[in-house]
Amino acid sequence: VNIEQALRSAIENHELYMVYQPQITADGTFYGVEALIRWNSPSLGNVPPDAFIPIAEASGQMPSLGRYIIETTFADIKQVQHSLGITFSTSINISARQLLEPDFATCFIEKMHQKDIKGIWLTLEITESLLIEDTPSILPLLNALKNNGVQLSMDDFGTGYSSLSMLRMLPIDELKIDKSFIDAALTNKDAQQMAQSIVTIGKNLEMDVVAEGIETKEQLEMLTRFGCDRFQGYYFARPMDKEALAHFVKDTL
Ligand code: G
Ligand code: G
Ligand code: MN
Ligand code: NA
Repeated sequence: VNIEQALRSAIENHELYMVYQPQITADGTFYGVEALIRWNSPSLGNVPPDAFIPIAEASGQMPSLGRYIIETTFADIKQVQHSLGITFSTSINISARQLLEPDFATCFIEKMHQKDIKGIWLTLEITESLLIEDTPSILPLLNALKNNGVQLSMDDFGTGYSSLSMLRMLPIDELKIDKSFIDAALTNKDAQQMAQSIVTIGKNLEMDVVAEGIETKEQLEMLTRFGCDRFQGYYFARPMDKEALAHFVKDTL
């Protein structure tokens, strides 16, 4: 069995699910979650999204997989929020190819309305160089989402897939410092200064800056000192299913 074939039946066979990783604010309180997809295939085992999202895109399966991700995330999050009686922010990863689907923004906004979720509680995390090449066609889509209150985040910032010119051209609200800088920041002076510079760029452009991949107290202290607004990483919590999320959030209230 290959990934492309197995993926074709994964949704209907209930092999896919979403997990949620908490984001914590600089004052230590729960802010919201990033939604991450997981695939437990009977024939292939656990396949990481790094491996199957590119294949979904290349084999024309991303529109249906993307719908699954958005609908499942909206349903899960609504359920958790309703059970706790609170509202919190949710970030969803969107590949550039997804964004370029002709009806992506319209469908996303429609689903928001159907589920009665306000745009201010949603962030789309985007990466990829495609955005640079296709800025003219993507800009109206991003503006349509922004006009509905949806926040935009540049994921993996500082890697080859993002650039300063994109920051200038696109209506970005948030930068996520790539984990590689966080990993190296304690031991490598250059990585440390890059991380600090990324925070400065984000703050100067009036964006929120999020540090992801925080695994230690020392990393948290350093990135707090640099002025990051929010943190995400194993130090706080691993990505977890919706039941575990409800418990996690309840314990922080
Ligand atoms: O959580 P994890 O290590 O498995 O994520 C690996 C990569 O897969 C990350 O780059 C992440 O952005 C991407 N990814 C995880 N979930 C999704 C998703 O729902 N949609 C998209 N487009 N990418 C995802
Ligand atoms: O590319 P993106 O930022 O969307 O993906 C985030 C990835 O980082 C996910 O695969 C998630 O599981 C992973 N992740 C989140 N926190 C940590 C962490 O503290 N350490 C490590 N090694 N991975 C993390
Ligand atoms: Mn992300
Ligand atoms: Na990232």
